[in-house]
Amino acid sequence: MSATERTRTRASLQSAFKTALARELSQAPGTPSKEAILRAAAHACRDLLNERWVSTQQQDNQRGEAAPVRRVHYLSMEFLMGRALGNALAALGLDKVMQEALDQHAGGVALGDVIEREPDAALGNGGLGRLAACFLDSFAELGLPSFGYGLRYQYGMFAQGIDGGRQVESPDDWMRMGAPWEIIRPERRYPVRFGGRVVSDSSNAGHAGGRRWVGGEVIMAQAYDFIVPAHHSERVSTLRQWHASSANPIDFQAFCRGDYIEASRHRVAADALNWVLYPDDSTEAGRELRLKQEAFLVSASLQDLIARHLREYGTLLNLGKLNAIHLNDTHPALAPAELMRLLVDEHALSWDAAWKITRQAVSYTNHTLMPEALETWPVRMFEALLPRHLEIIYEINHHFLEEVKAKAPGDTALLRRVSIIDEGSEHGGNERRVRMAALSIVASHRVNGVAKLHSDLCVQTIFADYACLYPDRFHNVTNGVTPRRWLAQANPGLSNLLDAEIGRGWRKNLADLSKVGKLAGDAELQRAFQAVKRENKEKLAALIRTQLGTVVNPASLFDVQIKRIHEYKRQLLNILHVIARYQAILASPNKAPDGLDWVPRTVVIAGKAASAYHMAKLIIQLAHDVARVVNSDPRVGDKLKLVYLPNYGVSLAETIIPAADLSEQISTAGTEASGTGNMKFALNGAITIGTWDGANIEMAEAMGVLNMFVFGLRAEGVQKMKQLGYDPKLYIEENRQLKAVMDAIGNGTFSSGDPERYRAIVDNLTHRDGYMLMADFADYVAAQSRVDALFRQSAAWSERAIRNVAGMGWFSSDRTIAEYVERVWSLNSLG
Ligand code: 26V
Repeated sequence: MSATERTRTRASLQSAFKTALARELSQAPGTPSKEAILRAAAHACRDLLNERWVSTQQQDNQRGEAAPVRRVHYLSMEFLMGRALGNALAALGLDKVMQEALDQHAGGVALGDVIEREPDAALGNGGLGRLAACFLDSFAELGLPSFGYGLRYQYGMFAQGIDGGRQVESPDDWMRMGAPWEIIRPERRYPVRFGGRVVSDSSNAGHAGGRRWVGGEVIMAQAYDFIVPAHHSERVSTLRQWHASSANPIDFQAFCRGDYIEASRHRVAADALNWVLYPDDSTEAGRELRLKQEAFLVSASLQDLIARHLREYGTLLNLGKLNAIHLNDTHPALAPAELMRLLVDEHALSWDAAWKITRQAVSYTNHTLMPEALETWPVRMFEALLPRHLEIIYEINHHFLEEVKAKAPGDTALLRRVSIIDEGSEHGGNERRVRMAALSIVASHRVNGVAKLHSDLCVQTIFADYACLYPDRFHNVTNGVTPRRWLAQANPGLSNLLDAEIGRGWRKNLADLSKVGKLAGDAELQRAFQAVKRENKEKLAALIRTQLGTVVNPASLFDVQIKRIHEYKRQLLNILHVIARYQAILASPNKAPDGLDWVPRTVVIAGKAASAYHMAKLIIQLAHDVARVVNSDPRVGDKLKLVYLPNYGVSLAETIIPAADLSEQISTAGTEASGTGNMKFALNGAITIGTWDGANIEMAEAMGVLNMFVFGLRAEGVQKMKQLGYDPKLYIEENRQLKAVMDAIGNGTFSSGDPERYRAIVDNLTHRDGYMLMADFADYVAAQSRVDALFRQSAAWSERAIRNVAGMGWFSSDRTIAEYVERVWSLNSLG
């Protein structure tokens, strides 16, 4: 940006803020509240961003067919954006200007206090949703022509409260103070149909037999845009979120009869679509409303894509060449069926032409191997809601199975296994179901996992048959995180230190971090690093004190596990270690097992459990019970504290991660697809204690395995042990320490003498232990002792922590997106 442009931008931010604040004050005169100031600041930024949006669209629309750059359409049911103001100001380079505006017009309130008032946009459950948000940041940064498509949920991820140690959920009314960032696009509005029936239509020349979908209810999809700025250019990316409203909001006949319930039926049905983000909860997954949300997202997004493509090129024949449609997990897997419907039924293309376009455009990322998370929907539900899509899926399946028959003649078992329709026998029940992963794979030209091990396991396990049929289709693209939010914004102290040592370029080219590796042994840098870490830990300690009333020692080792609560992530293993340590402190208060002083530790856990996931909720309760006992035991003092921070989310993560010394990434090997929290911690100078799982493996390889505390069975070991017959009881009987821990949980030590409260946990670990905590316990405790030993030598610890930072250059989402462009979205990936 030139100097005159900068001056102009400054001036326009100042005046836009002044105008927006005046508008706020006309509604609520007096001293403006921080919320009013926040809204005014957001409006001011939004107007500047919209100018950038308009010029970005102009550039992209004129990209032309001669040098075609494919536009990427990232379809995702979740975008976990967090707060926007701090990021927007940093990207625009206007933080100081905004503070000046606050000084002049808003009584000198501190910008930091205003930023803190912004509610998180928590329109996602966890890793998959946050990854989508990091990707939007990288789309902008790389200048990639793109649209992120999602839903405009009224209520995001539920708010977690804790009552008597138990999780209680309440609605996350994130828009109650307004939605100052969004921009409505009144001209981007499309009808989406549900229900009805399919009729033959001889005037419809496209599809053989000419089919047309009629009747049912029609819901209108209205576009609202959220603009995501680049930090090193004036490009932006777009998150387009669909809002549903009825095409027929009042049934006047019913209204005149006085039947208001009937009169508002359509409005209520439309509202339901915007209502709430589904929690990652397998027992809820069969709900019809979720399928409607998925279909709504897909149909509105593809109609938007087609309309734009026709505006730009006037033909659909090159649609597949110029557009990539990416499925973020199977949630938008209806996309190929809907695209076929639009092309064949509405735009009169032949089946073959439409199928070619669809296969060129569509690609799919798998984010989990957990069998319960693989979506399937009853055929019955499709018949009622999406009858035309069901016909199309049958036809896609027919063509696909013919191809399989030609490749593997006579293999009927294979046909049953790979069919897009599950005929029912495998489930025990007889209901036929649509397998969304099968549909996604068959309709895609590329399928990828999110870390090397995970991509390998996809090919070897859940997708093995498809990988044999189509070996070239399967790839890996390892996840990454945006350094703008997860280092520059979250950790100004470390950012300043890095700027002084290696310059500011790492924000755009994270690989620059490797330069700091050469300085890791430097005593002065180590001291500066420690000072930054200490300051971040003091901030977190203050937060813990205000939130929980617990006083923790900022000099203690901050040992952190923050993520969704799930058995496979093994928060329970962490808690077992806390109990073992507690018992060891009581047995020998003055000396640790190695004869030296105890290393004081603060164990921090945070995360939400799906509302119907009883075991996960019980684990939260156990954590609270153990914390109560340990934290109030005068014999322990600050040698050990356990704190559970409620209502985990993006903003809380931004405070916790920079303060961590130790990052817990302890999933059973082979279960965590990638992890991205692991990357954020290492980037902020925490050392990982982790299993050989997900992206931990590639991180260890990048930084040197000696810079990580690796423990436990590997994926093959887990497999082998399961095949041989795993008996967790043997581990408990053989290990006195483990036995004492299990006994304490079982005898009510942490449940006021009630042996029943945690019966389910003890029984499960003793008799089933599907995630092999018992097998990994001893090695985990041994790794924790190595952690203590290193932490006692603060220089050696800091050196390794700095080497962690230096090793993270490859884990930027910019690199991830560059790989998607090359391997998944580019023309030359079409084969
Ligand atoms: C499943 C369902 C099923 C029913 C309704 C709502 C819902 C929402 C989410 C999911 C699956 C979530 C899968 C997921 O988040 N996977 C995580 O993806 C991260 C990004 O690739 C990755 O780093 C994590 O390892 C992986 O667990």
